[in-house]
Amino acid sequence: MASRLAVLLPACAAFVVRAAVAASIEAQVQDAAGKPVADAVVYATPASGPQEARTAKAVDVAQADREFVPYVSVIQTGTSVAFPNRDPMQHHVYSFSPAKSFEIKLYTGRSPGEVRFDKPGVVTLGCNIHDWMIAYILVVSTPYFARTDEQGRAQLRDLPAGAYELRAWHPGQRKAAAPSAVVLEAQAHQPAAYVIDVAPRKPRYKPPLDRLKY
Ligand SMILES: [Cu+2]
Repeated sequence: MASRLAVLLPACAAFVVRAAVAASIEAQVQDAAGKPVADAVVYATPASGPQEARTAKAVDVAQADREFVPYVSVIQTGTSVAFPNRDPMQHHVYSFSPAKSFEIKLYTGRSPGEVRFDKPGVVTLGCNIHDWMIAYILVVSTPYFARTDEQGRAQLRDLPAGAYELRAWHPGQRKAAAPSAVVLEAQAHQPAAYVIDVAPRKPRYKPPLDRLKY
């Protein structure tokens, strides 16, 4: 027991020290009219270089009520995604995006497999059966990211002190926002404000269930 404690204690101490010095970024994203932008991604890439995910933890992008949930996901390069279908009808999930092209043919229930996203970039998801279904996965080579809520706020937590390149992204952006360089002091709560030129989300016709064959 004593020897096991001796092994555990230094690890715990290292964790406590890291948590105490970690910094955060409090981001606010607005459109040109000053309205908060939801479903934007804010991410900070360490100046030391890109970082791939080391754990095999999978993320879900589900299908429910004939929509993808969530509409926008952000994951670290190297992360696997499962696509559970919670609807009673079949879906057929695909992507033609250069960052990851794949398809999972007609299925219901559990995801027939997981897809590993090994390149950074934007992945647009569609369903072969239901034309209106669309969703996005932004793959970033950093563990430090967050998606904005309805108030346009995103909080990036537990960043080690140091230099970062900070970016914001939205699937409807007309132009990519310029990245900014930040240097985070230990324990800093760094504010970051973004204005993104976002096109309004196009309404897509979703037929009522009783008109559907599938
Ligand atoms: Cu579908």
